[in-house]
Parts: sequence; structure tokens; C-alpha cells
Amino acid sequence: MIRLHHVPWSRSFRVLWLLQEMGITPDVVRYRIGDKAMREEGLLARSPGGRIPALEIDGITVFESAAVLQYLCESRPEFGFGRAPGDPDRVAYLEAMGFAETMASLIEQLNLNHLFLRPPAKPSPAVVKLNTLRLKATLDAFDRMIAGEYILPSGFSAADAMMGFNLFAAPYYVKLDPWPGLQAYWERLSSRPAFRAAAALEGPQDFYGQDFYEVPSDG
Ligand SMILES: N[C@@H](CCC(=O)N[C@@H](CS)C(=O)NCC(=O)O)C(=O)O
Repeated sequence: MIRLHHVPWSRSFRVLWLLQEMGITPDVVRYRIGDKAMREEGLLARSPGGRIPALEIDGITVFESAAVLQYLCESRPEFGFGRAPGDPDRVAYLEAMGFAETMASLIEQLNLNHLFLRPPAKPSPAVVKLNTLRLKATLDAFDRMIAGEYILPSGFSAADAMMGFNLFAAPYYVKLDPWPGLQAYWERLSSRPAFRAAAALEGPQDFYGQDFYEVPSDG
């Protein structure tokens, strides 16, 4: 039994996608951000911070998307999605696995401000502006990290699933027009059969209620 604790179109999409790249369709336990169930024992026993993803697999549970992907790469090396010590792309692989969360933490702050505050709380224009600028800077860096078709010269890896998923979310806050290379990369990733299969399992995204979120004016 392989079971994914999951919020649709969130960071746990990375896991759903890499599993599809490996031909694995897990059982999925779905949550929504803010669900009481995310603070209850069923999830907390598997992910102590009450965060998703958590993956039950091979008799263990793994949480943190980078750890889950790395576990999948190491336990199923035949797919070649990891880069082992000694591999010429190892350092770039590790950097991208980590940098994905540098970027995702900015997206998370923007999600919090734009999507999850309840009145009378309002997004802070200063915080949103700063985080949007910082997100732009990480996109600029990401653009420069892509070696060719994928992040690594040696081809598709788990680092693309980590970083690539951010390109689903980032354009709700920053338009990608200045980076045609990133747009082409996103087209390439999102046309992979496994990405499409994972997207079909998710169904239409209902995480974002509008196409683009402007920085609120200082009023
Ligand atoms: N660094 C963690 C972040 C996990 C995380 O924060 N996931 C979000 C969804 S994208 C979550 O579970 N949020 C619930 C909450 O903030 O209470 C990872 O990559 O797995």
C-alpha cells in the first residue's frame, strides 16, 4: 500500500507527479488547508508539523517533499531521477532541491496574505510587495539555473519536480513574460505524460480563485 497525505495543487503535487513518473498511483488522503483534520492525530502521527505531503510507503512514513522525493529516488534507482554522490550533476541537483523551498516559502507567504486571511485581517501591502520582489529574484535565479531542457544537463530529475511545481503557483503573483526560457521549461514539464496524469488525478485547481493577484495598493 502506498498512501499520500495530500492537498490538491499544493507542494504534495511534487510527490504525486514523481510517483506518476514511476508508474505508481497511490491511495490519496485529501485535506484542505485549514481543515481540522490537518491538526489531528491521523496526520500529526505521520507529519509532526501537520503539513503535507506525507507518504506512507515500504512500511515507513516520510514527510517533507524533498525528503519524500529523495527517498523515492534512492529506493527506486532504476528510474534515474536522483543524482548520487560522485555524479557530475550532484551539487546542482542538491542546490535545486533546496532552492525550491526558498522559492516556495515566498509563495507560501503570498498565499497566506492573498488567500487565507479572514476579515478583519487584510494583506499587508509592504509584506506582499517585499515578498513579490523576492519571488521575482528567485525566478530570475531559477531562469539561470536551467541548463538546457531541464535543470540538469543530464536530463529530467527529481529537482525538476521540486522546482518545476513552483512554476504552477508563481505566475499567480509574478507574470513570467520576462523569462521566455522559464515559460518554455514550464511547457516542457507540464506536457510530460506523468505530469498530465498527475494533473488529471488532481482535477481542476481550486486553490486560486483568480488568475492573477496584484500587490495591494498602499491605500
Ligand atoms: N517544506 C515542506 C512544506 C510543507 C508545507 O508547508 N505544506 C503546506 C501545503 S503546500 C501545508 O501543509 N500547509 C498547512 C499549514 O500551513 O497548516 C515540504 O516541502 O513538504
